[in-house]
Amino acid sequence: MIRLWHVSQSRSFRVLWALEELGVEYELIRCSFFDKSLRGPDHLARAPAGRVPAIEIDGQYLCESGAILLYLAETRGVHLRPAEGAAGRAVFLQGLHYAETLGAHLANLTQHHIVLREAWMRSETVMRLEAKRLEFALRAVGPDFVTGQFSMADIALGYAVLLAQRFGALPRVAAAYLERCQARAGFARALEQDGPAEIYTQPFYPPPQEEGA
Ligand SMILES: N[C@@H](CCC(=O)N[C@@H](CS)C(=O)NCC(=O)O)C(=O)O
Repeated sequence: MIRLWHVSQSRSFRVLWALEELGVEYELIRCSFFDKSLRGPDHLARAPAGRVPAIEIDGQYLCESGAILLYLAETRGVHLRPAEGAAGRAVFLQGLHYAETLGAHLANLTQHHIVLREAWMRSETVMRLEAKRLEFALRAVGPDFVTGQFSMADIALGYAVLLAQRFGALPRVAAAYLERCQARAGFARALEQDGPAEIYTQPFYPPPQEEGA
């Protein structure tokens, strides 16, 4: 049985979505960032940085969302990735990893808007800069699925675009791409399983106004 350690709204949503797309059996273990359980020895044995996702699969633990998506495709869903050497493989790999180019900005914005609770801890310059860099990076997205047909790259990227709309208006093309992702039954099933909001309680976290603007 596959077991997924999951925190609602986090990158483990990617794996949840992939499992739902695949229709495989799995056990969902809901975790929280607030009870320190991800820093305990049991979880650190699964995920040395104390993060999610973590998954138990085929007698091993894996803890990097992109690697997990690729492994799931190779072992359980070859229709969700172009084979090595096949047309679309390079663009597929690029999409899978580009999701974490967006992810770096999203993580910085999440730290600043949500994790750093006191105003004095935050840098308004970084908040504005990261929002702008995210907006710029989103220009590489869509409107079609990464390889022309839905794949694990769209799960990686779709999740990043889903979050990006909390930090700025999506470019029109990225918004159309997200709609395609959200129209999938697997996405809807994953959303039902995701659980109550753990990280984002507001639909939108606007960048701070420039002084004198
Ligand atoms: N590159 C990793 C990043 C994993 C990651 O940073 N997960 C976040 C949630 S989105 C986490 O668990 N953060 C908890 C922490 O930093 O303590 C992946 O894609 O799986």
